Amino acid sequence: MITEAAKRIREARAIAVLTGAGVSAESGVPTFRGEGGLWRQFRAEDLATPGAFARDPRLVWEWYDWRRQKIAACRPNPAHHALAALESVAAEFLLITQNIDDLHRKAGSRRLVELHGNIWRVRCTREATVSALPDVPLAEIPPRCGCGALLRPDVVWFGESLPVDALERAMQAAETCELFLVVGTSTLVQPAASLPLVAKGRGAVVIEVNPDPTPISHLVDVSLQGKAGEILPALLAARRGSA
Ligand code: BV8
Repeated sequence: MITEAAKRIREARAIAVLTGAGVSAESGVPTFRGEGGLWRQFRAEDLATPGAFARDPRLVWEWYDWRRQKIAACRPNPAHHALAALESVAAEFLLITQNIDDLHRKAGSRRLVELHGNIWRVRCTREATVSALPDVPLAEIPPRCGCGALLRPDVVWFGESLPVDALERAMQAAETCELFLVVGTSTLVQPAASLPLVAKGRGAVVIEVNPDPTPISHLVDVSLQGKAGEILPALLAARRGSA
């Protein structure tokens, strides 16, 4: 299966990749729905929604602070590095991530779209201006913009639209790629979960990397059951070997 997948990757000119929380699992970042997942002790609706922030901005901000502390201790794993290496050898390439942990960028990925934002950026709730999280001790939580309005994490919450340009770039890549690689996502969250189906519908080869079956596993051309941190480096090595 790895050899077959590596051959498909080598033959493809245009490659698109969709990643989810599973690609960061081996870095130590908790996934959303796995054992001990982020949502275990909370429900998504309780915290990652505009209503939750309106009701209790401090609670939501502290949950993201807790996540930032966990993520700050995590390093990119071999899966992130393998995807950065694939970007450097593919003629056309786009890495589309649902993750907000910035680990793809830290691993060197540059042709990257963050569909759900980035936990290290904040956004003014009035002016929508985006800036890096202030790295000074915060006088109040959540901090306020110079205009006086509350700052919020620059991430996409449930019920919020995705950034138009990010979604457009992702959709365009799904429509035009020859190979679509889906790594570490339960494919439950829309509209990200539709991207592999768009690619499939346009005739792309779809390869899935996940230890568990997902709702799209029966649709993909090659399903590689296992950890991304093990399978992706093996795929890159086999791709080189098939040169
Ligand atoms: C929108 C940022 C509409 C924030 C996230 C019913 C009620 C309410 C809403 C909806 C509904 N039905 C549909 C919706 C829409 C909703 C949605 O899809 N809900 C789902 C839950 C049903 N979607 C939205 O609300 C989106 N917006 O639709 O807007 C709209 C339209 C017009 C105008 C206004 C509005 C916005 C969705 C974005 C939400 N934000 N994150 C934050 O992180 O705090 S989503 C969140 O889930 C993360 O981004 C995460 O990445 C994403 C998906 O989860 P996964 O990444 O797949 O992670 P998960 O834990 O689920 O799975 C991990 C996988 O890895 C597993 O398969 C596991 O087997 C695998 N794995 C584990 N270890 C490894 C591994 N794989 C490889 N290697 C390993 N080692």
